[in-house]
Amino acid sequence: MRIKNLAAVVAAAAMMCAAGAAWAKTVKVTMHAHEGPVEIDNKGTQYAAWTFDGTIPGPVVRVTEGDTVEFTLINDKENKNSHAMDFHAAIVDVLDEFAPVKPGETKKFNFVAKYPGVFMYHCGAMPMQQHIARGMFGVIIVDPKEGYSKDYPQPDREYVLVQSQFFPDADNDKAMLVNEGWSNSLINGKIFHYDPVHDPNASLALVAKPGERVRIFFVNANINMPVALHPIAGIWDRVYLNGNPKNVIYGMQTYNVAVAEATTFDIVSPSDRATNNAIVDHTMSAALRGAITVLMNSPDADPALGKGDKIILR
Ligand SMILES: [Cu+2]
Repeated sequence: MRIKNLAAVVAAAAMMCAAGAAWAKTVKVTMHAHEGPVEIDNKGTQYAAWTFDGTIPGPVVRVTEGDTVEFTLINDKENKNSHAMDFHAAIVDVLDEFAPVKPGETKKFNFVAKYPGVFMYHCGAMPMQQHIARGMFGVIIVDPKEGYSKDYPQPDREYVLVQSQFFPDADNDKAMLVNEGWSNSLINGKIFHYDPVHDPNASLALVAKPGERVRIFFVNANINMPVALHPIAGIWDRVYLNGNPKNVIYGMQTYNVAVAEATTFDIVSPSDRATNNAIVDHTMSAALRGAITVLMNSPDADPALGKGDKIILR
């Protein structure tokens, strides 16, 4: 009888190991450090940016807790500067994995995404304030291995928003360091990117249907300014600190997101009418210089937006 039980335990353990191996996958991510112009507003103004893969922010990386990320950084040979990659989701050695890479060189490193949540990534080459201000940042989402639950309900839509400070004098790293000379706030790389109310050239907005749960993965990529994130005409139903489902608070009007912090916000609009929210950094110097995002809740919302590869609208 005992032997039979032991056999059952061994069989169960083997099944659990097999299941564990099935969750944890290896995800290959390759990015190019790229120095070249990008548009920083809705009318096409060019800016001398430095980016990962040519966009501000860089590509969204999405893995599951426990996955191994196999990362390759290629510093294009046409570039003039060394660049580096600092994933906030990685537990490694700053002097090894995150070390700068010269133009024309490539660096590879691996890490295991041990904590679920939302994390910034950015270039860590010096002067770091300049590499970040010129556009070298992005988001890695680490989904919890348990998946969705009562405490972390499945959303109807998801959007990524990354806020940053725009310094028109791209070469003046001294001004960036002391927070001088920033003229505007960027949301996903553009001034009033998703705000047709304040910018007639804006053609995009976040959309949802009335009553849907909309999940915002928000990253503060500013150089020196916290962000007071508030959904005008709404209340954050839940705020997950660092995007971790275990760190939940309820019914928040405004939540302060520190520099280099990422936070997940859920909002649920009334189900019986069409409404609009303006998601703002309530810090006026940021809001009225670009950090306003309109969320339109209407029955005819495009069903494709806020899902799959449409969680960051470009
Ligand atoms: Cu860089």
